[in-house]
Amino acid sequence: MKFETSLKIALSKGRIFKDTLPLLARLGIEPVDDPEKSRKLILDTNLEQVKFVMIRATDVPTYVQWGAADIGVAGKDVLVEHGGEGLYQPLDLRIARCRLMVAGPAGASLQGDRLRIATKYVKAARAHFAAKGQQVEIIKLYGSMELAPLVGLSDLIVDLVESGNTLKANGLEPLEHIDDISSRLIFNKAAWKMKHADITRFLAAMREAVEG
Ligand code: PRT
Ligand code: MG
Repeated sequence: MKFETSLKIALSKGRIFKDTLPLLARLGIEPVDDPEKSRKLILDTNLEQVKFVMIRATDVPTYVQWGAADIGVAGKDVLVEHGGEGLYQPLDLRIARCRLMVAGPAGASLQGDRLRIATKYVKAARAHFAAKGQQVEIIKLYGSMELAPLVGLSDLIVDLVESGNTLKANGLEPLEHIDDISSRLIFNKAAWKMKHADITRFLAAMREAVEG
């Protein structure tokens, strides 16, 4: 592909980068450096006009919202917590899939007044229990939610589950499904207008890469 304007694509290291690379490769876009080895945060690609910006997964929507990157790839979990302001989310890339679940000690009750729920996913958790009409106390954590019920910080957790091995290793089990999660292609709204021709071609090619 050839682009008329410069395009910055925000990606996070780990599973999102790993799963997005094969899609971008189908468009003929490849990084020059390996981000797992390089300490560079802005990576050149084989295309003069295209750069990858390596960002913490939870910060990707913020960089794209403010136009510091034109395009990004972010999990639905991260997008729900961010709120999606200033972004278009036109394409589900169907990568980095997992489920957002309520989990807890084996056999733990989901009922009860004022259950304490530890989670990084405060908005999604609040919306889930509100929809059931259940009063809960949400405790915000930034990681290792599995620990919370083990030491009495919370009754339950809301976390992402893929294989379930992390829960099992800590004597916990998935109790209730909240949402299916995958990563989305996101665009800055101003870039969508200003770089319309390039963005439209990029999006169409990515859609084809996902479906093909
Ligand atoms: O790790 P860091 O704090 O830097 O950021 P991050 O955790 O947000 O980034 P990363 O790269 O770990 O995740 C990026 C995105 O991948 C997330 O936003 C999700 O949309 C998606 N994804 C898919 C997952 C998982 N699967 C997943 N299994 N993100 C996290 N996990 C974690 C989960 O939280 C739990 O701790 O892996 C553990 C569970 O895995 P299983 O297989 O043991 O169930
Ligand atoms: Mg992680």
